[in-house]
Amino acid sequence: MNSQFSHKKSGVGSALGVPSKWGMSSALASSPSPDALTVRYVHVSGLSQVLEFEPPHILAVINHGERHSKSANENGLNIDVNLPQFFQPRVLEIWKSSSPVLCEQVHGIRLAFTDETVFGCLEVQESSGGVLEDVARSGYEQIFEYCARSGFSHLLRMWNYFPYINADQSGLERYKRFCLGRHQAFSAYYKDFASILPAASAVGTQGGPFQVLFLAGKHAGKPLENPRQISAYEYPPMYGPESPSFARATLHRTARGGQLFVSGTASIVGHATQHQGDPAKQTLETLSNIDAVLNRVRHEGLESCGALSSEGLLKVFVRNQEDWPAVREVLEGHEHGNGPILCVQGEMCRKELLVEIEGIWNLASLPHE
Ligand code: 3EB
Repeated sequence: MNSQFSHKKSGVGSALGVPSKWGMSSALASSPSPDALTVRYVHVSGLSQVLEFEPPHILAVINHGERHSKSANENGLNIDVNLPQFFQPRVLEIWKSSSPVLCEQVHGIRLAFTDETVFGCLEVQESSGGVLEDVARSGYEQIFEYCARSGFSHLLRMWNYFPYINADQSGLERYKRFCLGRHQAFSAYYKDFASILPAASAVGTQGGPFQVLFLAGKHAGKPLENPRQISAYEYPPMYGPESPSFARATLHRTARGGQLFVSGTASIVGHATQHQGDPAKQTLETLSNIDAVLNRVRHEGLESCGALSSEGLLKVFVRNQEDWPAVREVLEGHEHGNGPILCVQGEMCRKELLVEIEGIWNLASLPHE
């Protein structure tokens, strides 16, 4: 199956260097179906080639780490996320549609959209006297307002980035304040919001604005939970005055395939952090959590629009640079270490968490549509 894509088992380093199935040459060789989304990692030096072939179809180019000068993408969004990459050469995360893309800005939100899907980016500079729940609440309300008005009413995936995530702000940790504001916005805009929550990640940066990146569509995705974990939106109050508002994954199905977006996943079983101080064991536990979500999709009849790809596109967040070798070793010994991986330094929402992993798995197109 997929013989042109099959690669020998390779370490994380080489998987990073040559994104296989998501790589440039194979993506150009395949004929994408209408409104298909693709996400891949491309070396900074390969960007111009991508832009030359695909400019009207790029939704977003996301640059993790130091800014690079030639982000010459004039069509989609250029987004800088202040999370340094562990490897050279650095890669860019590129979101592409098979349909033409248009861009606009609505209030503070930059947008790139097709007929079916929108990629958005909201960035707010925090002011010195303010508290994060106010920034989060108003940012989320702006996004919900845009989604309702534009017809892209269904949030499919969100990423939250802001600095000093574990720092105290006037007596409450900033991540908890973020959860509070996000919860206030969700509960004001959606009744029974637990059933519409998208997959999400929340990661602490080394500085810069409060950022929310999002993908939304005209059709709802299916939120999924993890049988090994209590739903985040049902976490007990010991983790903050309001629980985190996200689903463990979103299954985004289109007529011809789709994606499974797996949220930032950590070493949490039930609601408790596992393996404090041990980055290798935390990585293994995290991969078990991801497998539990993938197995739900594979074994509960959720693959009705095509089989889930064996290989995902992973993003790994590691809190401490010195833990990276341990995390890498576990990944290299695991089947999820075989695909493209972007590794960045970032802070998790709980101080004890040393690593977090998110991913995207494709649903294969049905052959005869
Ligand atoms: C967890 O499972 C780990 O607040 O949006 C992962 C993904 C985590 C998203 C969020 C938090 C968030 O609770 C932390």
